[in-house]
Amino acid sequence: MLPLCSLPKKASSFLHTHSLSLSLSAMEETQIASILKSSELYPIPQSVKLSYGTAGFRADASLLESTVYRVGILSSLRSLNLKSSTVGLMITASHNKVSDNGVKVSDPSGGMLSQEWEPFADQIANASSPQELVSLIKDFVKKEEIAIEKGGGEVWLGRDTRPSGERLLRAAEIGVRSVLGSVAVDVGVLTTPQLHWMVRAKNKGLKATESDYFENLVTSFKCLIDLIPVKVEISTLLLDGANGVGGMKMEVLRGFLSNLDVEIRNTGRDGGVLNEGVGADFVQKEKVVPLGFGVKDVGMRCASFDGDADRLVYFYIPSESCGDKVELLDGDKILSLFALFIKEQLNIIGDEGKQCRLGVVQTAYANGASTDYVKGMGLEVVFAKTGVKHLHEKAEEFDVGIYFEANGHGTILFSESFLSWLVGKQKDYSEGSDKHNAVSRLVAVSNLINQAVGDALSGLLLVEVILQHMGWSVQKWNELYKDLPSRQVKVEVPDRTAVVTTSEETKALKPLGIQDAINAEIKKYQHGRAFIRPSGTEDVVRVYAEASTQEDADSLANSVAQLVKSFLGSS
Ligand code: NG1
Ligand code: ZN
Repeated sequence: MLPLCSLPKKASSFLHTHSLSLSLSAMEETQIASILKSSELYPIPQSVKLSYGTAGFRADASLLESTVYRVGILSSLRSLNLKSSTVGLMITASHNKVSDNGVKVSDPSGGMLSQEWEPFADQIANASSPQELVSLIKDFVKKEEIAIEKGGGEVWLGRDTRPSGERLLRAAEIGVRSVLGSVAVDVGVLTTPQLHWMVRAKNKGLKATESDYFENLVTSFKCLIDLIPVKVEISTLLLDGANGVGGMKMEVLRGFLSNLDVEIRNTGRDGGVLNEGVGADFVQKEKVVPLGFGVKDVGMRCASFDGDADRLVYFYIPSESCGDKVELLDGDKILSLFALFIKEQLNIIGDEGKQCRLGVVQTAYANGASTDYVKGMGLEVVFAKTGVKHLHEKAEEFDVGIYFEANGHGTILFSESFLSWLVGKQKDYSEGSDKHNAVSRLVAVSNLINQAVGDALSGLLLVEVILQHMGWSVQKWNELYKDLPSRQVKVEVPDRTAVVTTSEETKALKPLGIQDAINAEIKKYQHGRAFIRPSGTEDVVRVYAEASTQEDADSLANSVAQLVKSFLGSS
């Protein structure tokens, strides 16, 4: 502990000018001193205003040390607030460029940080001085009644492969430890979903190391493989690792798997740059092959991870004449495949299985054809705002809730009560019967698919096993429904916060008049649909458009982008 006499000059003068020393216990004073001292190491850069956004703080890595340090403090407080449960802190900027980085917090459940804490995150990230920082923390600790004096917070720190990760992780450690009595555990280079999975497992009292994560995937994958009624020959899967952590982890995992033949490209070791011309975000947005793929791969089943492996998309090159264009199987197609498989198992279980509330959660970016498809299967579909924290929350309302963003981030949540029902039925039905097999498959799916967040590794294994179960090629899977042509573009503007949307994000309330202008454009196209929203992770306004032909979708997206520029100006 820091003796008070070692207080930095500014710290002691702060205590005096605010006359706090009289009313504070020695412990509180020591705590304040600790934060004041460490925060002097991490001054906030000038003129940067950060927001926790869709998925944590993101910015150019050179600007982030103070933010990550402060999120370290927040994570300790979150842990203390939840009876010293383990909290996760992940350093990643996902699909963004390699020079960016970011930081986000995993709650003890393995889910995203409670949204109630986001305003506090914004406040402390932007506090202009150590004194303001301490004052915000003091107020918050009091309001939330956090027993800071007890100590015992625990934060697990993970990072992706970005070169800036290690330096930022050190800042996070100092932040965590500046809350006295809290420990920071460096769990190394991980995918985002691995960290969330490990945090969840730790707090459930389960085995929670990275090897446990792999073992769980291997066991449940094998269980599903063993339950395939008719075994089929499998072709090689080509995986684009986005030059990030996902390809690296897949290299480890595949060593333990039989029944899966994966060739991994863009591992990051061959000179490629993270997310540059590669990865799930690139393939989904551009609908072209990632670097390292080409005509030699025509017709092959290919998949792409994003930079931190929480997104997964599939694709194939239809023919040599298509150039670099791909047939994309995005998050919506993955969701449809999962829904179909789960529905099939529930049908096998019969009347009791049909009682299960199986639902689907999508966002406004979901392709209209996918929504029609899952509704046609008789499933309930609900919509959530962009960002998995919103989808996750809604999926929890079902017995089995499948959520996916079109960009490939999603998972399947099983409610505790439905899971224990399934486990009970496993005992009731005779082993080897169709019903027993169906129930066992569902239990294995719940183990395989990450219950904390969307996970490209576990999602890929589930897609692969379902395709083998169905005896389907990627082309056959793609025929489930035909996507409505769509286009997404981003527009750089001086101030993206000038765009304010309705809560479901499909109508712009501000700038005034823009929505009428967008509506007028939409009317010009058959099956036209378009909307704009400010990105929560990049300094851009996103434009989404759908129409009956690709040319129309492109043209609608471009005209809406022009409107954005003329209403907001371009930067
Ligand atoms: P923003 O930048 O707020 O659109 C993007 C994705 C989200 C989510 C987050 C987190 C789109 C249109 N948006 O958010 O779905 O995945 O990144 O990475 O894909
Ligand atoms: Zn990601």
